[in-house]
Amino acid sequence: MASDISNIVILTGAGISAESGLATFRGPEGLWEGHRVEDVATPEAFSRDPALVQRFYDARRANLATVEPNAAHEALARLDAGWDGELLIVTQNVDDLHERAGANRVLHMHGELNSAWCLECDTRTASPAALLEEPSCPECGEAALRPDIVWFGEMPYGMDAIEQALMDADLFVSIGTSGAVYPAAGFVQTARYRGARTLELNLDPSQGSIFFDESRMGPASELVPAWVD
Ligand code: BJW
Repeated sequence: MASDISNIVILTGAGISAESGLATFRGPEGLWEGHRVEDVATPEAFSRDPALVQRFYDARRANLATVEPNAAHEALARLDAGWDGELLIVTQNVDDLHERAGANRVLHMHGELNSAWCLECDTRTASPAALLEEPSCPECGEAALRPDIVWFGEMPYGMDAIEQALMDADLFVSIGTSGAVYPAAGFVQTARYRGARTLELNLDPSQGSIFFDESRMGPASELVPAWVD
C-alpha cells in the first residue's frame, strides 16, 4: 500500500460472496433465483404478497447458514485488523460473511438477512427465526416483522457516515459489484472528485468502470488477497 494512504473506503457487492456459494443478482436473464426483482425486493411487493417475500428471504437466510467466508472476506478482515488509519467496509451485501471472517468496521447499507424490523415499534431483532412462520415482534408482540432489507425506493442505511468517509478517503476500492444500483454506484465518483485514488476488483468491468484509476479483473478470492497482502 502506498505510504501516502491513510483513509480507505471499500465497497463490496455480491461478487465477493459468489465463491462462498451465494448467488449474485444480475445473471444473464436478469432473474434473482427465479424471481423478478420487483416481485420480491420492493415495499410494494411486500404489501401485495408478504408470504412470497418472507419465503424468499427465509430461504436466503437458511442458505446463508450453510456457507462460509472465502479468501477475499478473510483478506479484508486482515486488512481491517492491521490498518491503523481510517477504514470502512461499506457492503451492499445482506450476508454476514465479512463479520464471520473477523472484520469489525463493516456498514451494511442494504440491511442484513439476520435482522428483522418491526414496523409497529421500530425494534430490530437479531437472528430471527423463519419470518413466514413467526412474524411476531418479541418486543411488542405485533405481527409486524419484515426483513431488515433496503428495498428499491427505500433509503439505504448509514448514508451520512458513508458520505463522510468518502469525503475523507485517500483510496476507494470497489469489489464484486456491477455498479447497477444507486447510490452505491455513485460512490466512486464522489471519492474521485474528493481526490481519492480509485481501484476496482471485479470479474467483469462494472458499469462505472471508466471512473476508476485502475481496474483489475478476476475472481475476488485471488484479487483481494493479492491486493491486501
Ligand atoms: C465477481 C465474482 C467473483 C461475480 N469475483 N466479482 C434511475 C436512475 C438512477 C437511480 C434510480 C433510477 N431509478 C431508481 C433508482 C434508484 C434505485 C436504483 O439504483 N435503481 C437501479 C436499478 C437503476 N435505488 C434505490 O432505490 C436505492 N434507494 C435510493 O436510491 O434511495 C434514494 C436516495 C438514496 C440516497 C441518496 C439520495 C436518495 C435502494 C437500493 C436497494 C437495493 N437493494 C438490493 C436488494 C437487497 C437485498 C437482497 O434481496 O439481497 O440490493 S438490489 C440488489 O442490487 C442488492 C444488491 O446489494 C444490489 C447491488 O448488486 P451487486 O452487489 O452489484 O450484485 P450484481 O449481481 O449486480 O453484480 C455482481 C458483480 O460481481 C458483477 O459485476 C460480477 O461480474 C461480479 N462477480 N462473481 C469478483 N467471483
